Amino acid sequence: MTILLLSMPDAFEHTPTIAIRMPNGALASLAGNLDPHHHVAVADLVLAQASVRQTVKSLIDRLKPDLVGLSVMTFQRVTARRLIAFIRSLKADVRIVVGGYDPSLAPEAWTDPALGVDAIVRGEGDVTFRELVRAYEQQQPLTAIAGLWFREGDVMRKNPSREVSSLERGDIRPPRRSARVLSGYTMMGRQADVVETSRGCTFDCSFCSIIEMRGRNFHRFPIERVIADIADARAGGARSIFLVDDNITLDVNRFEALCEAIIEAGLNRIDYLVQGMTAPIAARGETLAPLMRRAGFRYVFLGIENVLDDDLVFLKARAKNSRQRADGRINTALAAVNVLRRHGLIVVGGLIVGNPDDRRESVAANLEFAKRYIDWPYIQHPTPYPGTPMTREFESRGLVVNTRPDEYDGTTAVTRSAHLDPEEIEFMRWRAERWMKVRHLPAAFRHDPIFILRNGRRMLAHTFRGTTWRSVVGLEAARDVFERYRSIRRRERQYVDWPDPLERIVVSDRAAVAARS
Ligand code: B12
Ligand code: SF4
Repeated sequence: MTILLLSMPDAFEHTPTIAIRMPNGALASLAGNLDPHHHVAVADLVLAQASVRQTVKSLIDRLKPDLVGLSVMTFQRVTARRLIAFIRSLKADVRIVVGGYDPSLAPEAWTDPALGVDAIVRGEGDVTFRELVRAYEQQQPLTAIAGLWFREGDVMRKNPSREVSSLERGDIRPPRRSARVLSGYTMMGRQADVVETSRGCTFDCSFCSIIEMRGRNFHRFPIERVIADIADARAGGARSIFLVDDNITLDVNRFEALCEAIIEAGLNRIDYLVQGMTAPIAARGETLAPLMRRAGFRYVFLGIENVLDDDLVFLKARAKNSRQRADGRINTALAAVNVLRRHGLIVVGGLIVGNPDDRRESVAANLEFAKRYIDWPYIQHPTPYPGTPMTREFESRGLVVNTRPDEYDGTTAVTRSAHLDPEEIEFMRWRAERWMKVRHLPAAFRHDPIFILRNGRRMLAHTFRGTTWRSVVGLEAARDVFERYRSIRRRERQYVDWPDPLERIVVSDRAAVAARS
């Protein structure tokens, strides 16, 4: 069969595509786990943001796929719906399969027959998708495939869930990067790739989708397999690699062994990015951080979440962000930041502001912390992603004010606190954060001078979009700039100029109601 796998073009405010365009790790993994005789093409549409429709059309015309698979996060739902409708208009008989976080955790959003989805792969997809493609090819029934919902006429059949795979046993084959058909992956001018070393997490932070997605468990790929995977990415040209594990710092001994193995294999001239928890980094940083540096690690995304204790309790992120001392529990954010920075690592600080009981002072305290200690801010608002405990709490307290999934991009405040409107929360973050980003430019310049010389101006223009000369000289209020920025952002979300089939239904329903009354 010919299979086209797509990831969505929608990008995140803190990873602007001028500087950061990463491959979606899921798609290469799915490609690698299909039977080898299939012709598979992977297209990350973040590489074609300005020409999504043309790119998809030319891929469909050229490949004539039997099946198109889409990987979708919640804020990409509307883009995916439009794309499916567009693809069907080009090739009516194509099979459409959706997977990833949104179809897994909000499958009901994908069952309306008007959407044209044939199958929903829920949870880990590598084995489920292989079995689905086999069954389609051999015209076998789909009823025995765990982890699958599939269409039968107007009804979506729901098979039981699938157990997570054992990575230690070799259930998951290596990714197939050669299936990628678009180019331009970058991390500030260095070709970028993603590698997994483990899957899962045993914590249960209330805002995170991972537990609902796969339960509380942690599986590790053997270190030799990880090294071979990094070498494969390197051979394909990667000079910057993001380790996309859910939580690599759950097993620090193994993480240290991985750093040693990277050094031993001579793969330490690559720039690595990784995400981790503050508590183990604070506790083991004196040995871990210099080792990471020698292995080539450059950016560490720290899940700080919040510097205030009450907020950490709400986020259920206290255990991973504090440690017990004789005089009580202390927040480990600062210790982790300090030890990483002392050893030359750059801290990307993940914080969440706008929690249910946040007042102006709580938001300001977190922004102040970021301003003082963080190299690149990755500050978000609590976003009610499907199936998370946090979503249930926000809903039960009536604090969700925006139910448009396309605005669930993490930097649009879609919930209010008991004391603050969402616009106020978002405005405070937006105003503080832009200047924090400017501070990172000198460090970026020292590492990648040519890229910054060529693109620095565009990066600044992106960070400060909405700003005009009038606002620079003080003739316009910051609020006006903020409103302009928000409308630019709204326009940017229109990645595919094709009607959303569900919106059309709403419109025609309204028309029908109007005609009847
Ligand atoms: C790495 C990562 C990123 C990287 C992305 C790099 C890249 N291009 O892939 C960066 C840092 C850029 C990023 C950014 C964001 N991310 Co992110 N990210 C992750 C993370 C840590 C791992 C994802 C991953 O690669 N896993 C490895 C692959 C192999 O697994 P997988 O993606 O789950 O794919 C499997 C299945 O889902 C399924 N599958 C997936 N797609 C498809 C498609 C088909 C057709 C099929 C059949 C199956 C299938 O099969 C795959 C193989 O088993 C997760 C989870 C976590 N613990 O936080 C969050 C996560 C996916 N991110 C999330 C979000 C919200 C975002 C942001 C909006 C904001 C943010 N919180 O940072 C931005 C937006 C991204 C963008 N497009 O611009 C949410 C998604 C929630 C949701 N309901 O949509 C997650 C779950 C974190 C959370 N908050 O809970 N992210
Ligand atoms: S530690 Fe990280 S991966 Fe684990 S539940 Fe918390 S946010 Fe999610």
